[in-house]
Amino acid sequence: MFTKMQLTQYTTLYRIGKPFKTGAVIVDLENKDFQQNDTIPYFQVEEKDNKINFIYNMSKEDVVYGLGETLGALNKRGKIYRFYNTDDPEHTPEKMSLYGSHPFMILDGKSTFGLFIDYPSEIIFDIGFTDKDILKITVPSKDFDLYIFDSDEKLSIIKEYFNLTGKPYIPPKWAFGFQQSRWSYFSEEEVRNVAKKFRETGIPCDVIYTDIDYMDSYKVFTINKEKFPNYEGMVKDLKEIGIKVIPILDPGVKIEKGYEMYEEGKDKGFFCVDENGNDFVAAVWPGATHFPNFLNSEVRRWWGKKYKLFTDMGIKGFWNDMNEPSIFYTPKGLDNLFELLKDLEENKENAGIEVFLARETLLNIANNPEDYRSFFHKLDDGSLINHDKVHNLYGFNMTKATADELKELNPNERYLLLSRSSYPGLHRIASIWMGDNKSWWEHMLVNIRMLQSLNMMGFFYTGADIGGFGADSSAELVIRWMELGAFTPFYRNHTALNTRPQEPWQFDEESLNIMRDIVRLRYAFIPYTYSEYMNSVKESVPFVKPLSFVFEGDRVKDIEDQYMYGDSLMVAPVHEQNKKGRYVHLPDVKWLNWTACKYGERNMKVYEPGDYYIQAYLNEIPLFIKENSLIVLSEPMNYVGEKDITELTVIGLVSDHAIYNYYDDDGTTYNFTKGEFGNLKIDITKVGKDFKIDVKPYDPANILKIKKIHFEIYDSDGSVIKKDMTL
Ligand code: MIG
Repeated sequence: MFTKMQLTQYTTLYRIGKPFKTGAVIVDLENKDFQQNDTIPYFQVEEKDNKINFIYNMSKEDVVYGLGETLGALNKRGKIYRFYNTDDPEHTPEKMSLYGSHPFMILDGKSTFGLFIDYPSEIIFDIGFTDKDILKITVPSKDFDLYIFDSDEKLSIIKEYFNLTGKPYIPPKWAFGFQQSRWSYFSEEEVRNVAKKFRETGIPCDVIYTDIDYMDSYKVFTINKEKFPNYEGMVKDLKEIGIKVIPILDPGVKIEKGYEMYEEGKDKGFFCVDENGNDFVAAVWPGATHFPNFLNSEVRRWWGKKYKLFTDMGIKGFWNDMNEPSIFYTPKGLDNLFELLKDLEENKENAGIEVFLARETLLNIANNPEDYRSFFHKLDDGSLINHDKVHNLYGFNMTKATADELKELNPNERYLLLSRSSYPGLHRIASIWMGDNKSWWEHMLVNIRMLQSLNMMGFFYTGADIGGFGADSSAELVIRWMELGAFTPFYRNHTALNTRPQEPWQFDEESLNIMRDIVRLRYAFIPYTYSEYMNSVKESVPFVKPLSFVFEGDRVKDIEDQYMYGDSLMVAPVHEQNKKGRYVHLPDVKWLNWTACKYGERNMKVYEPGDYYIQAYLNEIPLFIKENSLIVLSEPMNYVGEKDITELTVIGLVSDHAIYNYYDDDGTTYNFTKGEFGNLKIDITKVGKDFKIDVKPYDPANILKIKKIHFEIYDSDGSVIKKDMTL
């Protein structure tokens, strides 16, 4: 049934039929020879009702990792996941689909292997839900590619996956700063005030987002001149104080005579069509819209050029939303509902189940599977394909339109680009945030787990809406979430329409002060964060890793709410209400604990491996530096790049020998690929009671401005030696 091609020592492609070219894989598979093949390793393959099932008997000790943007535990056993990109703002535990599809998993246990299915429509992973020991993957198609990664090492499986699908996206350095958003800041004045407030309160901030209400009647690529009389002036003025503005973009083009996007799209045949060849109609924010056919390269170019409206203003970041694509309703769906309601009205004296049915119909009118089957894309070769067959590629291709054009406009300039919907391959050109979570404590844990799973897919630059999107947030929840977010690459506070405001100053004075300390701590960590991020991309190792990717044994496999942030730092966020601390597992080595609140305050303590209750009051976040590794900090600033970093502080617990490879570059271009970056190889060896320090700089392009390094090196007994070094 399948043919096969061995791609590397570890990676084999198994192909059935004629798979759609999704763009996920960067390895050239054209005109290669496939061999005959009878079996798929590890799996029993079953063909049933035009579906293919892959079945694997799991052993007790098997752990399943991966699957990216999914709910549930980090170990994916015990749940069903359905990959079919869906805009669902209720992330409750039973849900099977979210905005992205990431069908890459690692099974680790009795045997260890990885698997990636490159197929852009529905795939179901039943991982021990229906039968607790059976992993069953169902693909309702006979045209797809299946990759098996045959290695015992989880990290080498991930490396193979990155070799196949490409390295993670690198944002500009300022993208590691704090970002503020809300649906919506309704006017230019409001945005300017938010910016001012950050500077007045001394809370560092790099980005403010404008959500859909900056547009004129939700028409994409327009600006509401009444509410935002001088959007460009606002962008320029905020830039003066180090704040970048990022607008949201939605794919649906409002049907309105005279509106440029509509007229052009219609004239050129750039919209998706229905079965009669008419432009397909679906309603989103502006009411009735047409969907651009992003699967066509000409349409992508057309759409991409429109970002010029913003790039001309100096905007360098974009937020592509609603690109599953989300559908509120179609005219057909609405007609069905009216039918039901008419029946209901006629029987209103005696209505029972009719009310229930009408409610269900109303609820299911959005993102209805029927609607996704009723429109088509015209591909580059002129053929038509039903949307359902390529559903999971829509957001990827919208975002590709953006990225391609940004690269064309400014080939050497990095951009911050977020998409809500995604597919493997998007991680090369942009990243995703975790969508519409809620202001629930439970969703902090979801955030922590998803962060680790997404990093395995190459979505290194990711994070959730800090404080929660839907529902009202308490000060305590926002504070705890700001602490967690300080240790996620994408750090943005965002909330929904009509929810309680949750900018750092919206609560009491004490909460404001705590949040200022947290954000300042985040900025102090940026030299470390950036350095580790860049090193991770270079080495094809996830930036955030589960403890079980670093340490052996059964115990660590159960730890899902602590994670490695870079190679040296383990983060254990407090994610429960009213807690003044938490249990922490410290595997294998000694750990230097810093339950941090303020950048300048140290309360360091050395721990032996084991399980501990670590106290962490509301203003404190438990951090742990791994034995014989180092972190680097700098003075916080109001925004990334406000000042040159002239002094670094290096902290570590060195019982023997530690090396840190500090990396920096200009933060905005790709010149680092031509060797224009700076490196400090910091080497610390314990000698008796003292430490020998050696720092080797590599800085041909004159990137590093560091004049002084402060060392705070701890010994296993908790004593510290401080030394300064002038460079
Ligand atoms: O369905 O633009 O996930 O971040 O604020 C609501 C309004 C549409 C969904 C995004 C959210 C954004 C909101 N959007």
